[in-house]
Amino acid sequence: MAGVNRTAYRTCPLCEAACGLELTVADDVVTSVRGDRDHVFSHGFLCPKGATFGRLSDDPDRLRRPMIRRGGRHEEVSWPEAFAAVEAGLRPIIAGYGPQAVAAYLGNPNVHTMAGGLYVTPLLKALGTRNIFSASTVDQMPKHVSCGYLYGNPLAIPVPDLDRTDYLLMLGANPWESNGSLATAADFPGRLRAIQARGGRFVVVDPRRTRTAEHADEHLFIRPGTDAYLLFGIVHTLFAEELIDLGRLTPYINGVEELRGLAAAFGPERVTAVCDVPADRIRGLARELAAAPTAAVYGRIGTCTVEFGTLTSWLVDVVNVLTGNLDRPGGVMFPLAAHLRPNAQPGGRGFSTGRWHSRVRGLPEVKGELPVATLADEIETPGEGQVRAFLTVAGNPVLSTPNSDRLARALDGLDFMVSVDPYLNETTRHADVILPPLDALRKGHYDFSFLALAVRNFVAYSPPVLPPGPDGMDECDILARLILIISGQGAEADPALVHERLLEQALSRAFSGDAAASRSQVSGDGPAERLLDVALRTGAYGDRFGAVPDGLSLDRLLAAPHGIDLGPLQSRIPEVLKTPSGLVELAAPPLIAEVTRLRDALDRPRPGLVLIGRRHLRSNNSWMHNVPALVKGRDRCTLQIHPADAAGLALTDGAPAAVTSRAGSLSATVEVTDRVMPGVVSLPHGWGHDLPGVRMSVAAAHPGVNSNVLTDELVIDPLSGNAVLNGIPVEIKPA
Ligand SMILES: Nc1nc2c(c(=O)[nH]1)N[C@H]1C(S)=C(S)[C@@H](COP(=O)(O)OP(=O)(O)OC[C@H]3O[C@@H](n4cnc5c(=O)[nH]c(N)nc54)[C@H](O)[C@@H]3O)O[C@H]1N2
Ligand SMILES: Nc1nc2c(c(=O)[nH]1)N[C@H]1C(S)=C(S)[C@@H](COP(=O)(O)OP(=O)(O)OC[C@H]3O[C@@H](n4cnc5c(=O)[nH]c(N)nc54)[C@H](O)[C@@H]3O)O[C@H]1N2
Ligand code: SF4
Ligand SMILES: [Mo]
Repeated sequence: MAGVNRTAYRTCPLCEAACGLELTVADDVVTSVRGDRDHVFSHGFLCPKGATFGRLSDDPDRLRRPMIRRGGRHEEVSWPEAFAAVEAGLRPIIAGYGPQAVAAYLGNPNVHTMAGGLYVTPLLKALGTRNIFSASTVDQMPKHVSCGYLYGNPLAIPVPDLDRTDYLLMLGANPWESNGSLATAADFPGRLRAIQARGGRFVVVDPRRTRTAEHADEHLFIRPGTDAYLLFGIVHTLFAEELIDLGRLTPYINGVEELRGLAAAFGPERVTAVCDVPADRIRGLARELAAAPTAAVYGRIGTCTVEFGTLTSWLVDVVNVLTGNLDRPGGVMFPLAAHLRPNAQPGGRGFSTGRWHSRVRGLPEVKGELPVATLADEIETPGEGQVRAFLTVAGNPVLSTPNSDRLARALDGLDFMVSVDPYLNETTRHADVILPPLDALRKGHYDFSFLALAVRNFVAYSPPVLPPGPDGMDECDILARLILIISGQGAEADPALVHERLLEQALSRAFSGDAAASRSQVSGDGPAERLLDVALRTGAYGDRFGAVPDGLSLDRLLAAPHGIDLGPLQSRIPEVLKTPSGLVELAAPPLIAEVTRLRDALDRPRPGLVLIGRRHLRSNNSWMHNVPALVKGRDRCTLQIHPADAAGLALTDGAPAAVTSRAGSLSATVEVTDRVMPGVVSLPHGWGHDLPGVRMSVAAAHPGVNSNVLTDELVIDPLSGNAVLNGIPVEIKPA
């Protein structure tokens, strides 16, 4: 193929928007990236990150062979050597101290790879440890927990029906930069503009005047961490002004009267003193939401990574329920992804947490994991069950989790660490062995996570664009080999053993004993593809291995490189509900108990200055600062502060400031701007690339500072264990 340009279509795996890309490839190099105009969902949309897609593959710093740390330095080794080292490092710890001595951390890109979607759960099962941590507890865990209580299923997350709504209230989300989260919507900005174009409105609540806020019909500043008060003020008003209308859902909702009682304490005049949103606007929002033909409330990071994250996430949905907007077109709805099936009938076992507790702080398990905010405790604290070995897959917790300096020190005390990661970065520099997976161009792609969060049902699969190359190893093979090592089958065992076992399990699960399909009917070139084929064919729109002639299969997706549209979201209540009652439970006991704590906090003294984060269009958490096109231009890792605060503290634009919190301190460059409200400062996360031993040369030239040095591992949202990353009390002075 040398010298010949060819075109390939590929879903972008870099954020939740799941855009279709059109790649021009010459000699195994991507020479241009465009938005795929024929893509059924993204219709040609592309952001600056997607435009650099090929550069991640040809980044000279990207690891292409495994590394082993010897004498404090990382050296390239062969794959057999690397897996032998993993076996020699892990097996004695498991044999000597038991499975709890191994902890695992799963990072964000696991939800953007097929290996993450299909092989991580079996890997964790093989490990058998309760010390499982992930980026979910620095992100969306409060939403899982609130949906768990409301709908009985923590994965049943309703998304705003952006394309049909008349009114959108957005809290703590900045999709103009992030392109959206827990709501997969390629060209989110375009969809927001379309609301306005059809005569609707969108309102943004945020302590910063973000780009999203600039485009909104209204922007309201709010004190960080206080959205639960604003939302309760809205709920109070809905009751007080008799604006409750459950609509079609009336027979499916439990707990409205309890809620009326709970809301009594949160009148607009009372909560305005805490959240700073004027009482008349709180009432106004309630009236507007109730009056709009359809409306949706949508909350994201700013409503999750706060002390009352679960309550806030719950209240978002409570308002949607009370205004009759849950599960109706134009409100918030439950997507139905092609690899999943609707439930046979409503009702189930419901949701609970605390099946086990963390050893040191006694924090409850949530969705099978523990809060990453307590990872360092588990490594540092001696005693039975102490974590001695650590596995990371696609994570950079040294930059992305609270009190990261403490975590970095703790990692130095481990007996053994292994990372599945393509970079030698702030976290993996602590690893004894680094196992780099193939880059995205060399693997197939299917969005197991985001197709279940899309604002319109659609499906797409992308095959690998380039061959693997001589040294490359697919991430499914890496994870399968780890499973074999952990389960005692040895570093040299054939990963096909794992692939075939998983496929057999998938087939027997799908047909529960019915011998309708056999291994020979399954298509797919790779192990992940074969599992996907089974999931698609037995999924909501599947061909049931021939029983449904027009149904979906991997082969049908391969023939549709621009994806297949499955239509607008459909109402799914009651089928989607897995609560024991088969109803939406508005007033689950753990939430009611937490409301007492929220009420008590009404009288807390206000902190002085508080820190919040921010995202920039050309960033992706911590790991894309090695792409030159994404870091060029002025320094973006600045400490934004309001002019009045800057004046009071004698801080000047462009000068360094010393920022101190309970957890740590750092020096950051001041940016004086009235984009942040008085009393609030903002620093982006994912920076701080100047640590020794890191091999990311472009990032090192644009290091920035790590905001998670300041965030406090001791403060969490108690119901979900989620870290509090917004609203951190800080002191600032000129450096
Ligand atoms: N203060 C503050 N902190 C935050 C946030 C915030 O808003 N404020 N946001 C939080 C959020 S929402 C998140 S999701 C977390 C993210 O936290 P993490 O997931 O811990 O961090 P990332 O920066 O996403 O790092 C991803 C890692 O995966 C590697 N990687 C990339 N592609 C692949 C692949 O295909 N396979 C494998 N195996 N590895 C790959 C990268 O090299 C990198 O090491 O950060 C959180 N931290
Ligand atoms: N360009 C880019 N895109 C990304 C990422 C990235 O790093 N860069 N990361 C991806 C990931 S992993 C995620 S989870 C998503 C996150 O997607 P979003 O949630 O849209 O992310 P942010 O841009 O951080 O927006 C959060 C907003 O909450 C505001 N905020 C902070 N505290 C509060 C508060 O207490 N109340 C309210 N109402 N607002 C508050 C912040 O000022 C900020 O504007 O983005 C994804 N997309
Ligand atoms: S918005 Fe997200 S999915 Fe779309 S091109 Fe940009 S990074 Fe990729
Ligand atoms: Mo995230």
